[in-house]
Amino acid sequence: MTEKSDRVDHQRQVETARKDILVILERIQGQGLISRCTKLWRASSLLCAPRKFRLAGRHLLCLGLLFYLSYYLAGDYFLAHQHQKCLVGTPNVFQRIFRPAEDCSVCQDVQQVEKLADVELEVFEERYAYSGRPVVITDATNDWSAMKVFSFAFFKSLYEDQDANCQFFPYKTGFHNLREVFNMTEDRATLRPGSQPWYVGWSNCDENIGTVLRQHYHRPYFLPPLAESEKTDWIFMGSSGYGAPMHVDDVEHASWQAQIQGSKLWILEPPRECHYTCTRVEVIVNPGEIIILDTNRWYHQTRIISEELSITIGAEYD
Ligand SMILES: O=C(O)CCC(=O)C(=O)O
Repeated sequence: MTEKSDRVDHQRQVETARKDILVILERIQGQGLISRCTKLWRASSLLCAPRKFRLAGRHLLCLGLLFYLSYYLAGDYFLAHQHQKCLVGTPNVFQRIFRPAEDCSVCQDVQQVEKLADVELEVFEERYAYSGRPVVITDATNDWSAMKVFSFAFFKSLYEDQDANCQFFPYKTGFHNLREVFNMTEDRATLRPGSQPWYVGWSNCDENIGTVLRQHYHRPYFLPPLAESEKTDWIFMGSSGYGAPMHVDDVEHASWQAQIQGSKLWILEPPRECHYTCTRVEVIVNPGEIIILDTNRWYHQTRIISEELSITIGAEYD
């Protein structure tokens, strides 16, 4: 009997602590890292303050939670620092745990990713631009000189003398920054048989380079007239068999991404809460095609399937 009431009591304490932590997390959302840590520490001492000092289950639970939170805050800090992202943001683990549930209408009618050409602005805006329905547009890069100009050597010449401190995703390569990427051996860069495969992505952070890039591509014609295509270009480049692992983003808007060279397989999975309503879809994006995807809603993974180097450029739009 006592054991049972102890257990009920303990469960109640766990539930109360959980609610307290949630309230605290909600209040400190958006504040600086130091401020969040200080507040978490102060809150934990209030939550855990023992009336009579006894190392009770609740204190251990609080300490455990505090340790867990600190571990992830610190982890996130170092990850952000390593990838040159903003230093303060919602830790990834909280983004994943507290991500608001998606409305499954974003994916419930999607059985495949349609490919369209000559798409009317109204149709694109109404059906694809903001609905979360992925689509590939096949005729939007016809007059882009990027299709001929962009290459490993072109990007190398742009970034060669730059201290390019851009947001950088090394994936499985072991590169730490763009300087290292553009210093790789020619054999590796040109994908000579026997050389080590590689795949990287980065956001351009240099205004002058951005201006040069935009001389070779322009805003995709199908974007709604009032939509702004973000100034930050994202470039992904690499060799066959490599790509980005399955993940979901936490960015502001949906994105377009143009396949300049090579072919890339996109594997899209619906949000976890729509697992029983929606299905996973795959699409291959070929040179000249543009995929439009809300990477905040769809889990996505990519794999280069062409023998030649894959190069893409893209941006978010609002
Ligand atoms: O293009 C890729 O390979 C990955 C793109 C991606 O993961 C993203 O835009 O979030």
